[in-house]
Amino acid sequence: MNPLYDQLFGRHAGQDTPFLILPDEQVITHAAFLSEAAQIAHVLVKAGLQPGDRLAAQIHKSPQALALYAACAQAGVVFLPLNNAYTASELTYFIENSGARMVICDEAARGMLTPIAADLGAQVETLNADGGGSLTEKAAPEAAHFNTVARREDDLAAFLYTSGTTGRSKGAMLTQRNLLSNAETLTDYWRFTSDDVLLHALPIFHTHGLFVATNIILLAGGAMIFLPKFDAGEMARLMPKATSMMGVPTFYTRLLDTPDFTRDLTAHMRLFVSGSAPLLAETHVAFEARTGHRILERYGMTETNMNTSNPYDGDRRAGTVGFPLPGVELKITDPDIGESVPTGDIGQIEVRGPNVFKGYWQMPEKTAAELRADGFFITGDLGRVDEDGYVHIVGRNKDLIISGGYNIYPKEIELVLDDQHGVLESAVIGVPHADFGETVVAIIVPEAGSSPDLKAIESAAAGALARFKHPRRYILLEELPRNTMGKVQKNMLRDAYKDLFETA
Ligand code: MLC
Ligand code: AMP
Repeated sequence: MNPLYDQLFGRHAGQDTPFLILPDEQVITHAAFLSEAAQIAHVLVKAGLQPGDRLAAQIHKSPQALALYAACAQAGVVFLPLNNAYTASELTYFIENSGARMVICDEAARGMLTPIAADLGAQVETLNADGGGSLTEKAAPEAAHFNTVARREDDLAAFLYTSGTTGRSKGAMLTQRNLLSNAETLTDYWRFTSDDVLLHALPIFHTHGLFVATNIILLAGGAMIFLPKFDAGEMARLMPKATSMMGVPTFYTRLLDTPDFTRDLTAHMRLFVSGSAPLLAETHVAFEARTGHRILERYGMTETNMNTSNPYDGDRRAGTVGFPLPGVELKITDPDIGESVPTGDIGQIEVRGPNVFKGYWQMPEKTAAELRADGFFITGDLGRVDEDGYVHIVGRNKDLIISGGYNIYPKEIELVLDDQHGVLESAVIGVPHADFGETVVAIIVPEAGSSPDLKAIESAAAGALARFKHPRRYILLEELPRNTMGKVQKNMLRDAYKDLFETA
């Protein structure tokens, strides 16, 4: 028994129906995909990986990258996908912290990663965007059948790193049950069947593209048009061949900015899902006016997978994230005392259910601070439930910026900026941005009598942090606004700079 592998993958053994459809129309069947995954699983086991070991992968999106995920599930290895944008210093932390025994990267990164991995006792294999590399070379002669390693529902299936308010990323431990229960619920709630063809342009190193989109299609036995990345023109070209699409709000605003994206192209579609960041009500309205489709917005997190969703059949309300999913309990509490607030009042959102993760890897204190003993997880989002039961997210109790669906924790950037010559302190904020929803702005306070070199600061940030975290604007201020407790009042800064990118 290996519930995750058996339910998502194994059930399609011998099935010659399409699973992945590539932009050049090449089709990979479920059976062919599983054979490749089995061959990779042999490589992992021969390399000495044991059930429960972690495998870190910073690789391009490709059918083979997905087969690696399946291979890990089959061999009982914990899959740890990493954003392609992470720099060497970010990667070092993830490999070290997770204790990964194997690292899979693009050939171009092998030189940089080999010494880091060697220091940390991890082996390195390569997997390139075209599916080539040492991993698939080693897999090619292996048998296309692999005896699935037994695992239990409570065993770990994946680690996803998520940053925190202290700046250190935390490895969210996701069990087989977390992933499987959520995929089952969503497949049912959103009515996915083997007739579905999902237009897939999300990255596969985060919850949305991997555990929501991919797991649902696997469970339903459907197919995905598998694009290497989002490109509005490609989406418009391929949409008539799809039945459904999932995206972050930036996908929707960019599609609306594409004149070729017309109602006709969406005639065959049955479902558009949005999540990972707030979808503006105006985008919801404009999308319906253009296509006749009402986007279904849902709400989730790395630690919990999906928590709430607008209804499939009922009223999909713009500006809301719908109802708690079946099996998920949601309550709104007072952040100070943790008690539920009266219906309609704003408070912090807490959730409990089979979707909620097991905790942060080797961080019992952080786990205890967010995951209550009774199983409720404190999301850090602020919201309210209206009289019809719809959940509204009204803000965040955590200092988080979401840019184009990527989470950015200001503290991580502030720590880099504060270290720079001539910088006394800094405050990093998110401001509205037409394309990314929010974007990063850094406020720098110089040390007395010095004038920091902003170019040097920018390049230090570039060396340390992934591109999507780089401040898009630097502002020098003599001092930061503080309240009487001495706490930086970021809301005042956000207000002062809210129009910086108004015309972007
Ligand atoms: C790319 N860049 C970004 C960025 N993505 N900068 C800020 N925020 C982002 N999200 C950088 C590029 O490196 C580039 O740098 C510049 O910004 C502009 O690039 P672009 O070509 O316009 O970006 P593009 O490659 O098209 O990517 C934009 C995007 C992509 C929105 C398509 O970011 C994306 O696919 N986002 C999805 C993220 C996601 O899957 N989130 C789910 C998390 S799970 P330069 O050097 O050229 O200026 C989760 C839980 C849940 O949150 O509920 O789902
Ligand atoms: P991550 O940590 O990357 O998984 O991001 C999770 C966070 O994304 C949540 O805590 C929310 O703040 C945000 N989020 C996800 N979906 C939505 C949504 N539909 N509306 C608003 N915020 C969302």
